[in-house]
Amino acid sequence: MTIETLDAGARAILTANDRGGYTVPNGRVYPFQWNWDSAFVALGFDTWDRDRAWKEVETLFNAQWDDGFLPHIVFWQDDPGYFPGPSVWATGKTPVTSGITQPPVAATVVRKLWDSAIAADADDAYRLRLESLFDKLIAWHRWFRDYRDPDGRGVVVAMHPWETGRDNSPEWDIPGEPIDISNVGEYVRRDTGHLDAKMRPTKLEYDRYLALVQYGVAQGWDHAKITAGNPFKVADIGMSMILLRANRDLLHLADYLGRDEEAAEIRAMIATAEAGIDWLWDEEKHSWCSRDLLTGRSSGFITSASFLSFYAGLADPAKDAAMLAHLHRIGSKVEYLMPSLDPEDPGFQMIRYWRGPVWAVVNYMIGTGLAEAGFDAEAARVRHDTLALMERNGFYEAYSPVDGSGSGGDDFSWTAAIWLAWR
Ligand code: 9WN
Repeated sequence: MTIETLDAGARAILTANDRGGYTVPNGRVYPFQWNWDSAFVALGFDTWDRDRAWKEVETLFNAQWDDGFLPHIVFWQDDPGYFPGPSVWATGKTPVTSGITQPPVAATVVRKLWDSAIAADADDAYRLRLESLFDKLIAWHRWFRDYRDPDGRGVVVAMHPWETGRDNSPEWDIPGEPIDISNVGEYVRRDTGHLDAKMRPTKLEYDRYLALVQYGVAQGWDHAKITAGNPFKVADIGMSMILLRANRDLLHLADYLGRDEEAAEIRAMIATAEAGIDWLWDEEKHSWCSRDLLTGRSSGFITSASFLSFYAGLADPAKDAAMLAHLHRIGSKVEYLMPSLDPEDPGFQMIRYWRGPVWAVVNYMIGTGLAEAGFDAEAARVRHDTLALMERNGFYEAYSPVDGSGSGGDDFSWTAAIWLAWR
């Protein structure tokens, strides 16, 4: 297939999944607006329709709560094709949203959109839109500081596996054990009606997801109460690295806009993260790993998110060398980097969601970070593998790192967007 054909195919997917101001990840499996999906989708739109790209992010932030919280799903219109839908979340907000958040990639994306507007001499037309988004982005980052870092360690503590965006990663297995699933009740999953159950989380995992949603409902989605009493609290290596990176990009925008007070506040958030993030270094594994806040124990799992340290701008030669050694080892075991779980881990499953498959958006962040850190050969491998997966198999939700076969939904928005933004 030629580049032109792939470009046209990717644009057609975004156009078909466009619901007017926001894009659904996939029309059948995910018929609503998802938080980090929309951010990546904006990068795709920006390659041919700047206004539509900004609109995608603006629509997402139209669902922001007064306290700065930005939901992981916005139910702009109901659809029976997904479970759990708006009535299960019961957040009582307009528009109806979920009550948990997702990885904060938006500030980094907005900086990219802004840089692209400057390069095209279009910044004058977008300056007011940037100012408005800046205020919303910093409000969200403050919310993370206030509600997702209870010990002030400079990390992001996920209160739900869905918040991490890497839903069934084995990192959440042991921390999930204390979740009481005895009162979850009967429910009908929709995901396994659309897709092979072998590609999806298990019933036990879904029971835990729902128990945590029910816990949030019982707290009236009061995030202070949830922060205090949630039965699941894991410092996620992925979100922690992503927020650190996002704060660096937000600081760049603050300086550009002459927002001195906010710039000082963002610098403080960066300093806290830089001082605290070493807590997520696992000395035994020689890797960045998520850590259970409630027990203090490292997950010990090397996942694709472990490699986001480069994207976070953590230039630590010894730790970088250890991560590069893992990358080379893993790269010699699979055809396509970066599997979502170390293929030498006994729990590795090549098509089961976040326990093996390669995800284009994570690769995009890993590859970007490696390139910025000057690790050109490794950056090139990650980018090459990502694009090869799409060229050979189409725009799937995820892919087997072993044989490249598609896993999950097809015609997937964020995968198409990464093709357009990164090819
Ligand atoms: C729950 C939409 C989302 C992504 C997540 C991915 C998956 C949802 C689900 O789909 O999660 O949020 O129902 O499986 O894990 O990263 O944002 O594409």
